[in-house]
Amino acid sequence: MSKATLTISSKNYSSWSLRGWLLAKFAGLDFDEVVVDPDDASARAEILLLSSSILVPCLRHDGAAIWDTLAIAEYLNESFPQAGLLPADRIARAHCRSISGEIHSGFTTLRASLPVNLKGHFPGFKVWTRAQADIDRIWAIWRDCLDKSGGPFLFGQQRGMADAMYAPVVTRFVTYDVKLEPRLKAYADLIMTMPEMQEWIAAAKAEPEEIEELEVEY
Ligand SMILES: N[C@@H](CCC(=O)N[C@@H](CS)C(=O)NCC(=O)O)C(=O)O
Repeated sequence: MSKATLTISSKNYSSWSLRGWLLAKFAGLDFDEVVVDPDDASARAEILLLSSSILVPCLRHDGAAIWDTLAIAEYLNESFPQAGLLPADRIARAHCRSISGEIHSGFTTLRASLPVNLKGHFPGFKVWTRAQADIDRIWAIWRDCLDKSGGPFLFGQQRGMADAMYAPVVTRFVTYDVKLEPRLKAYADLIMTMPEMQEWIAAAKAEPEEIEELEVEY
């Protein structure tokens, strides 16, 4: 079997790449990264061969090509059940899928007005009211998960799919100086200090400046 690959784009700007990469790391998958520039025409042609959506991330593993983070999460959970990407309990699993779906399809104002930018830091950033509504909803989701699971991760002792899906929200809160209540700050700090997250952030900060901010859906 050839080694798995995960196609991603900018580590500084691409929230979806971060989600897919964390999911693969959490699953314990041994993979090579293929980093592409979505603005490069030949790279786009290359991505199209892997991912019909021409979007990253795209995972290749054991003869399968999987694109879209939710599909990647489900595939990895099925292939590596021991990693516990989704909760073992049926009700918690349904909850995990619901909040993962919510971040996957929603929060468009937050995404547009607070784009992921790991190199950036904007103290005192003024959050637009509609983005604040998205933030309020995310805080409610996190509080509910931590209440039900007891933390420290959204679904308990083990990090998983939901933590990967919300990790780029955590980095947005850091970049745009969004103040968090102590319990949510403790969760955000936990995500930011995970070794995988530290590895990703270090690579993002080392990324050359000429990688333009991606005009994509963050
Ligand atoms: N729904 C997709 C979103 C993926 C996405 O929007 N990826 C962006 C990178 S952050 C992309 O590939 N953009 C390339 C382009 O638009 O050319 C997922 O869950 O993976």
